[in-house]
Amino acid sequence: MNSNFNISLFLLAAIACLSEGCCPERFMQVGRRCYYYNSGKVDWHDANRACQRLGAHLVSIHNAEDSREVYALWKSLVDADRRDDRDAAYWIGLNDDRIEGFFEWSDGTRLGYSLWQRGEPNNTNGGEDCVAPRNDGRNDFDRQRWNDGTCTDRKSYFCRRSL
Ligand SMILES: [Ca+2]
Ligand SMILES: [Ca+2]
Repeated sequence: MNSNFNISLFLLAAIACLSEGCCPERFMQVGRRCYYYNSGKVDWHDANRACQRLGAHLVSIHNAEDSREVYALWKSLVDADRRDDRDAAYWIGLNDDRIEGFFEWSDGTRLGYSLWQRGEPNNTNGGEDCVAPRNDGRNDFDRQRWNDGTCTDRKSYFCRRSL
């Protein structure tokens, strides 16, 4: 590509940012939201803190479209040979860490929608307080369904903030 073309692209991006706002470095823009994906595996609390340091929160999911958006993004980012791996799924902001059985989103938004796997949340051994899609099922929708798991499990994660 010649340098004039590159400069033109840069200017177009800059103009779009000035008019609509743009995502911080390392965030991906989807609609009017900015996503950050980290494939490095960390426990839920470390993931939560990492998002806060980026001025964001672990993703919250409020309808089927939210869920599909995050899952589709994950599928586009994860290595093809890990897409069927149950352990490859990512932390989301949902947790009942504060009060057992009272699930909350880490970004403070209200819990009005849920997408649990059958039989979940089950708080196995009294110690499951952090939620991730289980990536298990016959189709992409079932694979987005949630499981409450152990917060010290290590998973990749998504942070999100608005533009
Ligand atoms: Ca629990
Ligand atoms: Ca569980």
